Amino acid sequence: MSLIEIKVPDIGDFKDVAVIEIMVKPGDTIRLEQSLITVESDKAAMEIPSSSTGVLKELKIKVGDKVNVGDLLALLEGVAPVSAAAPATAVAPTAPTAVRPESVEGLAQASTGSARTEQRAAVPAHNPTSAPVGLPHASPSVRKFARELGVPLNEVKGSGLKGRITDTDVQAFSRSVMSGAVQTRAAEAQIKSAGAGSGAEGAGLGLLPWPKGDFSKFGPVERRDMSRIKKIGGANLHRNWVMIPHVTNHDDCDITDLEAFRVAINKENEKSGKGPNDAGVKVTLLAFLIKACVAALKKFPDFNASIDGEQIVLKQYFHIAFAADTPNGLMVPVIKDADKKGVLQISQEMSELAKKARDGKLSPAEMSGACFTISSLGGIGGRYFTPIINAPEVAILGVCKSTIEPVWDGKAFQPRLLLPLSLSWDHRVIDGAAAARFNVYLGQILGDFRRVLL
Ligand code: CAO
Repeated sequence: MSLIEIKVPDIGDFKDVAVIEIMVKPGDTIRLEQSLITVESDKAAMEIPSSSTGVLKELKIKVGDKVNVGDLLALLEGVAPVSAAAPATAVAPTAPTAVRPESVEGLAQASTGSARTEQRAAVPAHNPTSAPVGLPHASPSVRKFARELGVPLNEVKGSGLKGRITDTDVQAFSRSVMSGAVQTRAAEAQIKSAGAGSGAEGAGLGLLPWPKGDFSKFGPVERRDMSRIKKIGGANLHRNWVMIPHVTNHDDCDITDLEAFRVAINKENEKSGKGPNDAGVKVTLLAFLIKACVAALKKFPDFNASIDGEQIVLKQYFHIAFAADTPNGLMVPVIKDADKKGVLQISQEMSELAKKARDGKLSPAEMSGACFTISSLGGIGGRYFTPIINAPEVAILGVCKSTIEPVWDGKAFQPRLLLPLSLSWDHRVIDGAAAARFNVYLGQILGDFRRVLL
């Protein structure tokens, strides 16, 4: 008996739509126009019907595949066609594709053939008498709604005809989870596994899946792929944010004299054409901050540490990373052995590393081995922020723009240049008192840099 190929019919301008649901399985007798699969683009969910009758021999796609017009979906073993339908192998230009009502607008926007769109939209939605294979009894629109809310449909009790799950059931389930009256099975499992062995109760994140939505329903949007740096950096930041118990101490320190010294050094540079070093390097505040942090790390070794299992590794070297803003995202080059280098050498290395970062030419070695990171937004602005620790480090210093502020000297207010500091630290290793002392000490050094010599 000949096999009939069932292909993706004309679905307008949609390309690479994802298969999100398969409603049939090999051995099933398929009726003409019976829905076989649901596909979803960023604008609409559509059911793809069969263009022939027969017994399903083989599915050629699986959930997660991306399909386009004309792609082979399934092979049917022929039963005499019920109607004079177009040959199944041909792409049926007007094949009825059930589009859930709220998607019609999106489909119309995306399709150039509005007549075809209207025709499709006018076709009543697929209304199966039994639930699709392995899926709860619910229409595609309800399933999509549940996905958007992160509701596991197989845990929802349907109140509709023959136990069909409705929008209202999904909403009610979501509300009961939010109020704590119900816990999803996934959350229960996480709680159990997190509590296993520790006797802890109430642990586990129990997070709902990320909400998915059709933003274009609310206004025009543009989609961009994330850069590789953002993808990798984002995953690291997420892990660090979730796994490290962060606390951030904010403080101000007086850099009036330091800034005057820095400006004077740079003026000397300009006048001589070379400055105090042969390279004629511009001295930056960040270079002084790196030196000051080395001194503070020496005084408070817990900040120059990493957690390794049940041990704390205290480092006896001083490699300081700094965050560099680049067109492709955040890069974090490292000044190695900052304790053995002067401010001029650090300034020069920083400017070279920052340029390499912007040009995308940093080597992995130039970004590894850091003990502590400084993130400076001083050249841009702002007062304070909460920097995320760069694991496996245990602390990070954020710096914002210095401003002249009135400071009381016991007799009068004096205009002083204050630098806002934000120190984030890992509470598993560091305590609040130590963090406050670290900031105070850092402020003392930046207030009078001669202290570095002590
Ligand atoms: N307060 C006031 N002014 C400051 C300052 C501060 N804290 N820090 C720097 N400035 C000034 C500098 O004096 C300089 O002014 P002039 O041009 O008049 O001399 C100007 O801001 C620019 O500084 P810079 O860029 O030359 O040097 P930098 O050391 O501040 O910064 C670098 C170098 C690589 C850190 C920076 O280019 C950068 O990428 N910063 C962003 C870091 C970032 O994105 N952090 C966030 C991470 S979390 O997402």
